[in-house]
Amino acid sequence: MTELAAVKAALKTQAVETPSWAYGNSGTRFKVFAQQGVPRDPREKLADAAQVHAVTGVAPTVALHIPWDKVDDYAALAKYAEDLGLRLGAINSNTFQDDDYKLGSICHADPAVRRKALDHLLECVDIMDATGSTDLKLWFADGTNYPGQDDIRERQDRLAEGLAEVYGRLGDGQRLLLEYKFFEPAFYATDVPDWGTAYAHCLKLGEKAQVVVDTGHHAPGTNIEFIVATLLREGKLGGFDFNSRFYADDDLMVGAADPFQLFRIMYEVVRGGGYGPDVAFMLDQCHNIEPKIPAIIRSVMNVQEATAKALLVDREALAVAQREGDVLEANAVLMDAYNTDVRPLLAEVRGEMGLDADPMGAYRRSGWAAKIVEERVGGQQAGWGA
Ligand code: PSV
Ligand code: MN
Ligand code: MN
Repeated sequence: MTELAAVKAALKTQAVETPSWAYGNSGTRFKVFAQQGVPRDPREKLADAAQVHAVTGVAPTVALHIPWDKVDDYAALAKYAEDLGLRLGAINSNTFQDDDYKLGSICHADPAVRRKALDHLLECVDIMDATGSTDLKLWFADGTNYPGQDDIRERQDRLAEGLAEVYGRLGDGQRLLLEYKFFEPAFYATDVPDWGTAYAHCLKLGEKAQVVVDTGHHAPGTNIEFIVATLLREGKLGGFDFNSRFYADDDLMVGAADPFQLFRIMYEVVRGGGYGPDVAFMLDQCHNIEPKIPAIIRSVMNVQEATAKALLVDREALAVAQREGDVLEANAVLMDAYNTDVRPLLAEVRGEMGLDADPMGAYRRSGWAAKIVEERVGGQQAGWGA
């Protein structure tokens, strides 16, 4: 295979998971701007996700968030997804939208609240059994706002104990993916604030526990690709929640704020052997002012472009320059790949996959947007940012 053929083949196998909640209405704490035609239930979210997959060919799975996507029969929902040419992906837990969780969930000082949160996490594994999902994605809003508010050390003990119980419930082929976030909603101390804390817990839990890097969950200036490289070296990178940030956890379209950062991350993924089924590429975004489905298509395309550039890095030339200590040449090799316009290459790849070369145009021409506006009245709120 020529090198270009290998790059194309790799691009064809890419899979970007889209989040059910990105299809619904969302907003900031100031206002949710309702859009016409948004899904009214999980099935309609899947129907929209199928449109994204139809035009991109690389978005075959959809992440669920429980209870936002609560249904009576999860196996039936999985079957419905299958009929649409999709699969259900990560099951995201939610222990942050209940009054009982004001002071935390599995780190709470009260064992009754911890039990309630744990029961929810165990229910999420039951749902995985029914849907065939392999990943349980855990993010905890737990933390404290004031020094002295709670014992931050004991909270770690409670966290470890809770995670161990959930871990013990995982079946073969199931993973626990632990997500970190440096602040918000807690402002003084978050219980899983950084990759180091997440890594320490996952290491203790065992092989089935890995870390999720949400690209919006770092302080400005953080070198995220270094974290990615480190986690890959340790076999502990489970996946990504992709999105862009300008200020905090903005949840904007991935690759919109800093496409160069996305390229650097994807380069470390490729370089570190993380480009494959073991690292989940998920989106975690909210589209507050832009139309949802095209925004998700754009996000998938942005991931593809960053990936194509990362795959195009001349690693041999880079290694030579690095060995020779040729700082400028090494940087130039990397920048050459980043500065390549990969859109024609991706158009070719899409053509070879039997797709329209222009996914955005294909969606526009499909008539789906007008159809859902006509058919769906009273769309559902995503459940986040309202
Ligand atoms: C928290 O900010 C987070 O990134 C977690 O992944 C949640 O599950 C998700 O956002 C909800 O959008
Ligand atoms: Mn996330
Ligand atoms: Mn987030």
